[in-house]
Amino acid sequence: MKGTHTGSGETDAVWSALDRFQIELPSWGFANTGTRFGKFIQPAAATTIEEKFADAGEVHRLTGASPTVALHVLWDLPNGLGDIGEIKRLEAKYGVRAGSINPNLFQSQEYKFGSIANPSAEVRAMAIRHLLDSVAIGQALGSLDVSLWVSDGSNYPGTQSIRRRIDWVQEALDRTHAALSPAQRMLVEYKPFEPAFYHTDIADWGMALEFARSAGPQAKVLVDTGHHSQATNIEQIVAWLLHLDALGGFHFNDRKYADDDLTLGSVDPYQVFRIFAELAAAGAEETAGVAFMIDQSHNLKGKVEAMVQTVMTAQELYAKASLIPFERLAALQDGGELVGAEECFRESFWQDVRPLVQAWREARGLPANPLHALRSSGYVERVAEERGARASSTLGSYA
Ligand code: PSV
Ligand code: MN
Repeated sequence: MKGTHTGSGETDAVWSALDRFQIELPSWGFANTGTRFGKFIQPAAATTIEEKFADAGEVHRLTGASPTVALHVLWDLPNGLGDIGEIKRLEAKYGVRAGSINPNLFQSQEYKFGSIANPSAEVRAMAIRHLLDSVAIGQALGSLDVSLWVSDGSNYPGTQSIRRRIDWVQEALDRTHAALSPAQRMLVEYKPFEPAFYHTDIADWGMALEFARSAGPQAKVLVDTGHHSQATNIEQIVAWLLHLDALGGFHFNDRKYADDDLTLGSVDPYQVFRIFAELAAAGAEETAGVAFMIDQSHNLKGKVEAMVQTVMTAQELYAKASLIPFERLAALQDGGELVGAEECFRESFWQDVRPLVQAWREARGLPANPLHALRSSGYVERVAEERGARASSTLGSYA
């Protein structure tokens, strides 16, 4: 019978993990992006919000695991609440819903010295208005999370008061939290540097946690895997945030040097597995509210292809973590069996779960290999032809 099986405990573990695993796609991951050195334009890249929804819908159709798309307010809803009708039309047409709402506190000229931490009360008020508009957009779309990344900071010692800015950030977050409906959450993202290179106002998980906790119970911390200094033990941060009931979600991506926005698991899949292992150890109930989101922009890879590859990788690593035998592991840990415990942990990582994942996909009426299915569908070629002519006229715009 479709959707059931008479398999082993392993199959049970993997199938139930995959049944609950969903990962949000970023609208900006389908657009032309680049570095400060330039952009290589792709004819298939999305240049309108409708094209972003179309691409996200295609990824979800192939993977069955990405029913929501994160929206960046300035890029995707330039008319704010005036764009709600259009977003609802696109949701219905393409079968993916609006996910997290991402305010933009980094692109206006007024934000040269910061947004919510700007020394100018007028600029801070403008930034807070945008946050409140974003909350209203989230309410109108029925989306759960307003996801805040604050790029504020400074480039040179002595040029800003780090301490006064703490109060300004807290005030903005308090006011944003006060505007949330009971059904909404506010996620606070941290990042050690970039675009600011001396100090960043929300630089690490401790600062994000303190801001979130002071703002109120609906505020949680967002962990972007690319936003850590080299060698930071991210899974330990995850364990702590779970312990404190303060983990709101993830922005997933991989990195080699800094916030590189590379494809999840492309450089260090074991890191992703170790994060998922902490979630698996906490259990499905405790982690039910944790939002999984992709935050990647693929400058060179094909956009839709890279997203399908990312979702598949995430599913496989999540499935591997579901296989960890925690009881046996605990006994080995307690007994001081170092090599035994390490091997017990790693066994699940080494296991090839792809046949189990493939069987799950087939049972759910999905393509056995979404990447192959994408290639043979001709979707990318078709949209490249349709969009190609227009893409050349979008040089210079980020989204
Ligand atoms: C900043 O680097 C970030 O991770 C934030 O989440 C932004 O919203 C996103 O990237 C897109 O620029
Ligand atoms: Mn992010």
